[in-house]
Amino acid sequence: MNKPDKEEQILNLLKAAREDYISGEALSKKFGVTRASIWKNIHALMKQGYDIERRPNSGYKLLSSPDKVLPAEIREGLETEYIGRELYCFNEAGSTNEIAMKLAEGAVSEGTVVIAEKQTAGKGRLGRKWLSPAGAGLWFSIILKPKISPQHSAKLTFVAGLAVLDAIRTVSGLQAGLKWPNDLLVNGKKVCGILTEIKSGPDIINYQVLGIGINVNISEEEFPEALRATATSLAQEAKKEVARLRLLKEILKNIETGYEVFKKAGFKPFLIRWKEHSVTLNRKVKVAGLRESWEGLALDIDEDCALIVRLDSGEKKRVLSGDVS
Ligand code: BT5
Repeated sequence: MNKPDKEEQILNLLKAAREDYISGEALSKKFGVTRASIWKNIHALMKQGYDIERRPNSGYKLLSSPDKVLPAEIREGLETEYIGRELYCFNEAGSTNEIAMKLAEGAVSEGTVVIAEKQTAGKGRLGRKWLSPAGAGLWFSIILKPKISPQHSAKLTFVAGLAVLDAIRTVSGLQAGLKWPNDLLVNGKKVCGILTEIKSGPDIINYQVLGIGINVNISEEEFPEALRATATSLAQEAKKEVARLRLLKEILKNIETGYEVFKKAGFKPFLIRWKEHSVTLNRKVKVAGLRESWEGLALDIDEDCALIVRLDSGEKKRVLSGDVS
């Protein structure tokens, strides 16, 4: 599942051959294994959804690839150095964030991505549930190892939000807006949520997991009644299917570029852009914190990603985490 193995190499050869057949014999010679061993790999690929024709005396030909978040499909044309190079792909997972947090304890490289077709226990902040149906969204987590202190981790959520915003525009043509602190909205409804989790010592982060959930091709009926007023998908808004794998690769590329800029140039350029695309600022808001809530005008977002609200009394409140409505 990680670095390209024999199975993925066979697949890549079939892709490169296009209309031509590759014989079992040629493949067995190339890899120094029996033809039966090659057939095992072909069979495994077919089980994943690759349509492979077998013709006596000619060999194998790839007819079509599945639209699934599979390692070979993600790596094909991926323009990154390290993000998404190590991949853990699941047909079904509890929560990709949970898996990524566990993996990060071991010897995984920075940029490792965990992705699932479907999550059965997708989570939002504060233990909330994140709807993650099969095949129609992108549910994935990226492991980063930034050399920053824990109070700076929210900045990377902002960097990721902008990366997703740009990718959505490139791939679907839709203009999303950023809702403080971790949502992307299209036409006022949520299409993406980001859940950042860290393991940290007092001064420096051990690792940070960026969990990103995007409703790509979910139809209105697929959303439970309770979410229909607040949630939407890119396909619903664009009125056409959106290429899920292309969007994923664009996001991974943008996050890598953004992360590199963040490390060299700091957070300022991101904060400026984030504010430009914010749908929270200059609006009357209700902010629910953990224990208290406030109403007022969303004035600004500061260097630490805190939302500054001017209450009706004139007093300014600095809110580090909460929900805005
Ligand atoms: C978030 O939390 O928005 C963060 C969501 C992060 C999900 C990703 S998927 C990959 C990775 N693995 C995980 O397990 N999680 C991450 P929050 O701001 O707390 O919003 C949660 C609220 O959004 C819920 O209480 C619902 O009201 C609403 N919601 C749930 N599923 C949704 C969906 N698919 N689209 C829009 N809204 C949704």
